[in-house]
Amino acid sequence: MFCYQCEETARGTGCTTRGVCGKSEEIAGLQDTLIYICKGIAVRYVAAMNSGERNREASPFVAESLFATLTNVNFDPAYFHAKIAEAIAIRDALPQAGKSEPDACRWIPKNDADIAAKAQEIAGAASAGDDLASLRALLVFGLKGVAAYYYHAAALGYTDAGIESFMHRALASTVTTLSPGAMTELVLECGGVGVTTLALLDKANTTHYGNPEITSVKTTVGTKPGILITGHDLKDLQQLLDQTAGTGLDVYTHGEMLPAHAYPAFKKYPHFIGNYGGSWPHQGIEFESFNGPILVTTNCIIPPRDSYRDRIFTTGPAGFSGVAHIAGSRGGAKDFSEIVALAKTSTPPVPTGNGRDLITGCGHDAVLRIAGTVIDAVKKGEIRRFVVMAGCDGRQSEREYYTKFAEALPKSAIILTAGCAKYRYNSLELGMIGGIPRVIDAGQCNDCYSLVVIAQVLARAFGVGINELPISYNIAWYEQKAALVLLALLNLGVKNITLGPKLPAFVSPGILKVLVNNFGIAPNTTVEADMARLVPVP
Ligand code: SF4
Ligand code: SF3
Repeated sequence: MFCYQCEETARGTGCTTRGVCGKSEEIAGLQDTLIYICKGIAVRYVAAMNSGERNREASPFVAESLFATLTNVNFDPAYFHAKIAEAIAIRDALPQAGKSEPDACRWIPKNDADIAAKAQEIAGAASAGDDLASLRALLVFGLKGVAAYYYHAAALGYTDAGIESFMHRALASTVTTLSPGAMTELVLECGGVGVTTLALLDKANTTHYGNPEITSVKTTVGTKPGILITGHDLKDLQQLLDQTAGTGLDVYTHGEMLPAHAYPAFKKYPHFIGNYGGSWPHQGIEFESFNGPILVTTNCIIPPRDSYRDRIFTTGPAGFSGVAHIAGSRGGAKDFSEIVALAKTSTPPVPTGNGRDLITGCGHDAVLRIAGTVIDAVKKGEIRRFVVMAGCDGRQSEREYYTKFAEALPKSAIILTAGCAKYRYNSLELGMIGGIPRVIDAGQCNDCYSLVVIAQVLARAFGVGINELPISYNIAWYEQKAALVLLALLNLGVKNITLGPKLPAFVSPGILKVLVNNFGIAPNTTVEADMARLVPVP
């Protein structure tokens, strides 16, 4: 196997025997071959599209397949075997794309050995380390981000033909011969499609659930048994809240589900009582002490401990071998009665964390409502700098850097965040500036669009370009949604982004040079050195 898609990849170069995340060689091979057949679907889809035909099944299928291969989403061989069979059926139902189709359009594995052999071939090409392999990886990983965000928007009924056709065009490009220049353009275009997709998801979420309001979320526990929901899927949450209303159970969020408390539609459920625990790397201990069932809707799931293996459930694209899965069509009705029944026999959660409330819900609408106060505070010099510290959390102790960086920021700096990176500093006492929280949490990584809107509004208010604003970027990445957000920022023309804890292994020296020269991307270093660079004393 060869996988280097996440920040924690082995030795900073690539996982070759087993993933640091727990991905086995078998799963890696199944994921790689599923994507390979999706590339075949894409080639045929593009050809069909060019001759005016459309296939409605192909796009949602490819989006879900890409999403399932994102880090920490699905570790279930049965899921991938079924998807590979479905992929072949979808591909083969599309008209052939001419006589010289790439192998991805024709390949049919006869058995597991065929899959393993093809996986080895794919891994060999991916590990080449040249600029073309790097650009292809960057594009596919960016597409995984697009696919994840699009999956959620589509689940709420928001689709977009432009996003779908780009997904196919870009995937198809990775099995045809394009010049590095043309590939670079596609990679940057992927960032633009990322912005469109994030905007679509924002519309889907806010139309369905209302605009998030700045909200203080309890982290203490109640006396009743509870259900813990994690991941990013708001529709799953909605159905769970409906099905648990009046049952005497409490519902808590974990990790990336925390910002759901800020939506007006979810505030009306009195049994939706708070957030339990922190970000995904802590789930081993926290799921254990939660005592009740846990519903994992998307990333990040890590190999479950025996202590809670029989009370963890996956749904949607998430999966883990041996873990119960709640089925349901994409965006359709789901039956969580098994989880509800189990919760009724559980004991209440054991308290965790420092019990401090967490503030979230600072989406674009909520921040624009206080924009006058923010702009005044900037003019008066009370706010001197905004630092975007969005992105992911991770396992390694080196991520303490982000806690220390947040603590070391001058009191006149505001953190703008989204994603699970915030758990490194969102329970610190960082205070307020004139009633404005010093950590402006726009929500999940899925809500990064809000940060773009906020930056654009500030740029307009001060009559400057986005790079002239007093905003610095110190972004923490882990998985491929963060890779897409980075491409989205580059597409918007944002310069001088600091990225860490390590730069992506899939960026070759040649491509890194382009990113450094054209966009000023830099790795993070020490808190002191980065503070001097990112938050200069005026
Ligand atoms: Fe390794 Fe990350 Fe790939 Fe898992 S997702 S196999 S940790 S590079
Ligand atoms: Fe987190 Fe997995 Fe990236 Fe959604 S939940 S930001 S890592």
